Amino acid sequence: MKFPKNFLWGGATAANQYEGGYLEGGKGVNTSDVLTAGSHTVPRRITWRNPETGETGFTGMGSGMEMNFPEGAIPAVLDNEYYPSHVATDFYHHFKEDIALMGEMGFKTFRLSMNWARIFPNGDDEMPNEEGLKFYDEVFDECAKYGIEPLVTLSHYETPLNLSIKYGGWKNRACIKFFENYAKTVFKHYEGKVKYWLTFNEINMMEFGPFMAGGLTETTPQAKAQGAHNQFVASALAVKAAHEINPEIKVGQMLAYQPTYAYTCDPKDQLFVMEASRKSLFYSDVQTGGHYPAYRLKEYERAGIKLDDTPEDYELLEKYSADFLSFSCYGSSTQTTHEDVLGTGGNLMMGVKNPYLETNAWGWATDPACLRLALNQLYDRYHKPLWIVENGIGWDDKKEADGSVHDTYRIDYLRQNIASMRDAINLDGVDLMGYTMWGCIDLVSAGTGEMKKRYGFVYVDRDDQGNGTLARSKKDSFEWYKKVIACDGENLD
Ligand code: BGP
Repeated sequence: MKFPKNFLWGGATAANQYEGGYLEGGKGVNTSDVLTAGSHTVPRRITWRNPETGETGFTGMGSGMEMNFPEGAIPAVLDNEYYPSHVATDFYHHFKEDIALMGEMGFKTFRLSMNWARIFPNGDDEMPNEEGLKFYDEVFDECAKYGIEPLVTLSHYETPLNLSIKYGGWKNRACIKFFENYAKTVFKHYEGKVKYWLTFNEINMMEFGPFMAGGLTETTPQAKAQGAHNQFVASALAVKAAHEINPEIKVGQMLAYQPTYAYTCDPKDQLFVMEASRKSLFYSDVQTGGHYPAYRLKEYERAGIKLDDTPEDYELLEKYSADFLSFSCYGSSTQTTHEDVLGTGGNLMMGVKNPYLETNAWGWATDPACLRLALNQLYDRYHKPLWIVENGIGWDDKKEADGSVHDTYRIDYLRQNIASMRDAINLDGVDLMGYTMWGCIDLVSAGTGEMKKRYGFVYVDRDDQGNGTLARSKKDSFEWYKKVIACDGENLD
C-alpha cells in the first residue's frame, strides 16, 4: 500500500511560533506578541498596561487561568518581560536555510502562516505594508526553487493587537471587513505563487482560548459565539474573493479534531461523547457543511445567546463553504461522566487518561488508530477533500555533542500515524490531499510557550529562556521522513 503520486507531503509551522522578526520590516504588534512563556504546569499569561495610570500586570487566557483585565487595562508588551514569539526560531532570517532543508527532505508542500500584522500592521489600515509583502514574495520564490507548494494560513493564533484593543477583537463585526481586505490583498498579490490557503487556524479554539483564537478580551459565551460567527462569515467572504480572483485558488477550513472515545459503555458516557464531539464539529458543520446545526441553535436559545447577524450572512455561509477541510490531529480524546476516573488527558480537549495508550511528558497520547478514525468520521460527514495539516509529537530532545539527535520515539509515532492515514486512503477510499507534520523545524509550543516541547525533523539551538545560537541540525527522523517521501509512503521501516 502506498500514497498517490500527487500526495502533498510536507511540514507545518506558524508565524507566531516560528517567524520572529518582531517589529522588523514595518511589522505591527500581534496578540501573540503579548503572551509570556509558561510550562506544562504554569499557564501562559497575557501582559497588560493601564495607559492612564502606567500600572502593569498579567492575566490568564481563560484556560487554566481566568482572563480578567482590570478596568482601563489593555494588552501590551512590557519592558523586561520575555516573549517567545519575538524571536521564536527566527525563520525571518533563516528562511533560505530552512526551505533548503525542506527541499532536501523532498517536501512537496510547506504550511506556514502569514503574519497579519506584517501585512496590515494595525489590522484596520487601508493599504498594506509593502515590505511585509516583499518578505513573503521572497519566501514563496524560495519554495518554488525546490518545487514546494505553499499552504498558507491567514490567521494562526494571531490578530493585530490594535484590533483587540480598539474593537474588542473578533466579537466585533468590523473585523469581517478588515479580514476581507487582508485576504483579497494577499490572494491578488500572490496569485500564481500560492494556490492553497486556510482562513483561521483551529477555528474551534474560540471555544477554549478566545484571546489566541480571536483577540477577545473576555470569555463570555455571547462574545465567543459572536466571535465564531464573524470568523465564519469572514471565511466565506475569503472563499468568494478567492474564486472571483482565480477559480484555481482553494480556500480550506482548519479544525482541531480528534476522535472521541467513551471511557465506559455507560449510555450516559455515550451522550457525553456526542456533546463533547459537537463542540468541535459545530465549527466544521458551519464552515465546511454550510449551515448552523440545530443542536447549536437550541443551545444558543437555552443560553439566551443572540447573534448580531444578517440574512446575507447565512446565504454566504451556504454558497461559499470551504473548498476542503484541513485539521490537526495529535491523538484521541477519552471522555466520561464518572468522577472516580483519575488522571486527565494532555490538554483541555483530551478528557481523561486512556489506559490503552502511551503518553509523552505532556500527557499527550499516541493513538495508532487516530488518523484513520478521524479521516473516516470527517469524510463521511462532509464528503469533501481532507488535508491533515498538523500531527506530530512534542519531546524534550537531547542533542549529542556531535549535533545528532536520536529521536526514535518520533519515528515510532510517525510510523504508526502515517500507516493509519495510509489505511484510510487504501482501505476506506478517503480523499486525502496531503500531510504536513507539525513543527517540521523546531519552534515554540503554542500551549506552553516552551522551546523544549520540540516537534521537528530539524533541531534548533534555542532554550526556554531565549538563549542559543539558533543553529540548525538534523535529527534521525530527518533521514527517515526523506525516505518515506521518496517511496510514496510504501516503506515505513
Ligand atoms: C495546535 C496548534 C499549533 C501547535 C500544536 C501543538 O493546536 O495549531 O500552533 O502548536 O497544536 O501544540 P503545542 O505547541 O501546545 O504542543
